[in-house]
Amino acid sequence: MRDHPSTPLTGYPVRTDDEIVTAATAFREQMARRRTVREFSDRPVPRPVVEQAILTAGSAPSGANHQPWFFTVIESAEARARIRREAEAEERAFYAEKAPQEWLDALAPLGTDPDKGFLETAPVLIAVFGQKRGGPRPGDDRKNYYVSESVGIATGLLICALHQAGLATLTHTPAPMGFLNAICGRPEGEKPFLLLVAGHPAPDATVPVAALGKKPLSGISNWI
Ligand code: IYR
Repeated sequence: MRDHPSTPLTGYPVRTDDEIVTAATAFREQMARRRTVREFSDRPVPRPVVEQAILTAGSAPSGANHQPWFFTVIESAEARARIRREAEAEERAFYAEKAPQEWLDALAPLGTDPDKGFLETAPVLIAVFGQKRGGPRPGDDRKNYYVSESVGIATGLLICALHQAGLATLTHTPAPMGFLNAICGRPEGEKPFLLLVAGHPAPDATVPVAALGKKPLSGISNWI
């Protein structure tokens, strides 16, 4: 490697093969319990849970370590009502005219519709933005690289962090999402990536059976 400042790696204690197999299996079992939920309780979530989860997301790998993401936590009832109004308007157009039949057919087993009441019920809404420009420190203004890959990875970690804390999540992507910039006060150079809804599931929450089927290892991997 070319000369650059570096420091010894820490945080990887030597573990036996048995230990790492056990750890990998336990994590897989924990993640297998994750469900995308559309019915939330209004039970509040302590702010540190959300802060810790965002810090976890912010630890994701990113292009040139520019960390091209920004998270707006939407608490205000007024902002939530506006987001619901805008999102439902987009969704009504989507379901009624914009979506091709093939897309509607793909969604039918999940039972989704334009009603997004969870945007006002769930205690946590996090708008995730990708930044075209930025840099390793807040306020930097350099070109960012692999923005969607980086933000996607960070969002994955955010979902894992909230799930592992015991919260249910929903990845919501009203299209187009440009209205989020105005509501969240984010500049034009930031592109909304998705809206993550989180909270405790409603006691009577259900999940579509179609969401439970996950592809087997042989269907998602090969070894060469
Ligand atoms: N954004 C719409 C439609 C939708 C699209 C996909 I792909 C999904 O996996 C789920 C829903 C909605 O939120 O209803």
